[in-house]
Amino acid sequence: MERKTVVSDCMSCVWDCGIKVTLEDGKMVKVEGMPEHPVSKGYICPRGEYLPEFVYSPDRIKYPMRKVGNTWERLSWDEALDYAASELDKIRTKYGAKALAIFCGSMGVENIEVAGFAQRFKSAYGTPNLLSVENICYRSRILARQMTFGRYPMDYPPDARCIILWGHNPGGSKGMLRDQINEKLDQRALDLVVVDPKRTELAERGLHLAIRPGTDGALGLAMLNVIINEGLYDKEFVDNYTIGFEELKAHVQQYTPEWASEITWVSASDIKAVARIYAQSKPACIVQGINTLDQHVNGLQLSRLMSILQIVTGNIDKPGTWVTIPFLRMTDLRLPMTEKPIGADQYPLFYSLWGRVSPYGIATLFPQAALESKPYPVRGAIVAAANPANSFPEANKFIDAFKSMDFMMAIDIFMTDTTELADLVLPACTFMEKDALSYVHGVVHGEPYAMYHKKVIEPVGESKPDWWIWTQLAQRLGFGELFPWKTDEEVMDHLMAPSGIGEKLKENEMGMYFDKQDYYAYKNKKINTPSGKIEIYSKTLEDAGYDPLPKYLEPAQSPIGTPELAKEYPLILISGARREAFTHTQMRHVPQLRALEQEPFAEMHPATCTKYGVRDGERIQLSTKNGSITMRVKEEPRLMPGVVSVPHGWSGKANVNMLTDMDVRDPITGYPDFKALLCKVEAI
Ligand SMILES: Nc1nc2c(c(=O)[nH]1)N[C@H]1C(S)=C(S)[C@@H](COP(=O)(O)OP(=O)(O)OC[C@H]3O[C@@H](n4cnc5c(=O)[nH]c(N)nc54)[C@H](O)[C@@H]3O)O[C@H]1N2
Ligand SMILES: Nc1nc2c(c(=O)[nH]1)N[C@H]1C(S)=C(S)[C@@H](COP(=O)(O)OP(=O)(O)OC[C@H]3O[C@@H](n4cnc5c(=O)[nH]c(N)nc54)[C@H](O)[C@@H]3O)O[C@H]1N2
Ligand code: SF4
Ligand SMILES: [Mo]
Repeated sequence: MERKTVVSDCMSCVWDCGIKVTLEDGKMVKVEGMPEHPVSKGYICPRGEYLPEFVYSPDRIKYPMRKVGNTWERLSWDEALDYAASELDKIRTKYGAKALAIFCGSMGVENIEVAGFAQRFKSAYGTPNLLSVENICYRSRILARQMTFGRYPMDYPPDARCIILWGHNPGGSKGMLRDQINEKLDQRALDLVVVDPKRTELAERGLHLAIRPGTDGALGLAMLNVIINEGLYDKEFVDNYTIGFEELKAHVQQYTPEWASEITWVSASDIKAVARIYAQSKPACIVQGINTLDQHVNGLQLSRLMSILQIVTGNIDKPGTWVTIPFLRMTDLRLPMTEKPIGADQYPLFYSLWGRVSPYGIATLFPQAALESKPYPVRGAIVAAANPANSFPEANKFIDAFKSMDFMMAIDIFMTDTTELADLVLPACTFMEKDALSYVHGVVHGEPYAMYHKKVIEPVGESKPDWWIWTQLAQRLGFGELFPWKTDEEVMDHLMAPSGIGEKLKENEMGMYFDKQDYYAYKNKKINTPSGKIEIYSKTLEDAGYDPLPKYLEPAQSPIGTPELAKEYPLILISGARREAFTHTQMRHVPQLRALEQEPFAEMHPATCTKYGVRDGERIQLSTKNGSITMRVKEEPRLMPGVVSVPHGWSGKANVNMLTDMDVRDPITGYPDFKALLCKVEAI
């Protein structure tokens, strides 16, 4: 038996932990953390540990399959690709190319090969309609920061003296940060604040503000009121590098801590205390929820507010604050596309900021295009590395929309709620079975690194890399010359070509390239906003008809904003707090991971359970005005009363996205509200 250990990285979620994989006769048998990895430093979560069970799961899709009646018929790759090409050709001929929508999920956008090929393919085919998780996650904050700083600085907490975890629970979503924070707390080297309706484990060790969901804007504005009125702001930084401070000062006078206390259910004295700690304990770093604040009707403005708090306290571009990382240029696989995607007119800034055009349309408008032909009919869909029939708001509408397609195909590694709806399913291989470029991961860490991730094992069954599938389709559709690559290595070389680091990556034992943060970029580099300054006041937003300074907006559904609705639906629903065992809708079929969490639970405070007549462990029906689901209740004394917290990613009757509402959207980005809806619970 041949036994060896190779270094690699886990791409099962965005954090990209370094791993050591033990192979026996070419088969993965064990995965451990890699202590030498500069970012993860040996950490892995259970999903990383059980990668072999995930990769070799008997449930993997092993060959192409076509739906015939209610069953799946096995096809050869040639048959499958010929069938796909002929159906895609029919769509283009019958309705025009833009009648095809292509979806890409989080595993797609985080792996630049997967999203890059989907992007290239859509333009070559001729449709502008690439729809992605970036319509519900992350791009909103990028846009808010670009608008404010002219670039994208990242929260970089490892060197901070004060950290505010604002709607972020690394215990569920980023274990390595949880461990780092715990270590700093042990050394008494950190002032920690946690803003969360739940007293998370880390909140137990810091100052916890139990906030009414969806009211973070009121808290942030009141903190600015205190910081500015008490003279705790960084005058030198504000005077030299920003515009709009005087307007901000006048604007926040209305937002007193006493006013915010009524709204947020946090005491005025706690608001003042946190404002003072944050402004005085330096360097300070707000780590905003990776999606928590974005998925709100005022989401983009909330991200702007977080930026403004960092700006007025001068916590920008210094170690332990928000930092800029040098930009590694990778090949953009995009091709020119002049036609605008659906939603570009309705959400013009999401589509284009200062001429920088986003590759994405607005995914929440897909059901309307499919079912009502508005603004025009979409009749075909390709879903790659995404599970929108589960993960998108009002999943039932996505399901109806997919069912209405003339042709739908899915490229995935497992059967999912979405693949079940397809006419054709093509088996992709996992990142363990192909080369990949880990690059996006460094950006989201605020750590400038890239890693050439090498194939570790041979593809399972007949599965293929995503790039290969798009390439084969392109050849059959008559634009193969735009997809000339034949091997993983050719693809990687092409992606890395403009970066100039390809050779370095290949030479390095770990396939790793590591750079330094670009500290003090505001002094040393041009600020790429229209004014050449950091823009507290955004003329860009004003000119587009939005608020130039963030205002407070009640959630679209709330006991205060919509009291009539609250009579029937008296509880506040938050969804999608991350659980370490799963990535979104994935991994529930891995027995070792499922053992960690057999089923989903709706968490409620014991007093709320008593008030609404439900008991710990009992099955309940949970309803919003959009639908009902069922699951068991878990009494959770750490969650604030009046709130129900439901995990996302579970299927069927437990899918929380049967409750969400795609019409509750941020007017700037089109993001849905996943965090503050109204619901009711009933014992069943
Ligand atoms: N294990 C695991 N990790 C993941 C993922 C996964 O699926 N599984 N997904 C990855 C992805 S794509 C993303 S986007 C990130 C998500 O990461 P985040 O958005 O940072 O989500 P969480 O860290 O789960 O923290 C959400 C916290 O916000 C609180 N909360 C809910 N509503 C509100 C509110 O209105 N205001 C405030 N202040 N707090 C609120 C919840 O109680 C919870 O503790 O996680 C990433 N990491
Ligand atoms: N209610 C509610 N809903 C939410 C959220 C919430 O907080 N609340 N969070 C939202 C957020 S932030 C996000 S990012 C989305 C995530 O939404 P999705 O990206 O749709 O969710 P995933 O379950 O990660 O789906 C990824 C799919 O890709 C497949 N896959 C994995 N690797 C590969 C590969 O290499 N190639 C191919 N072709 N397929 C692969 C997986 O099997 C899986 O089916 O969910 C969102 N949905
Ligand atoms: S946190 Fe877990 S799933 Fe994410 S990259 Fe690290 S080991 Fe993999
Ligand atoms: Mo996300």
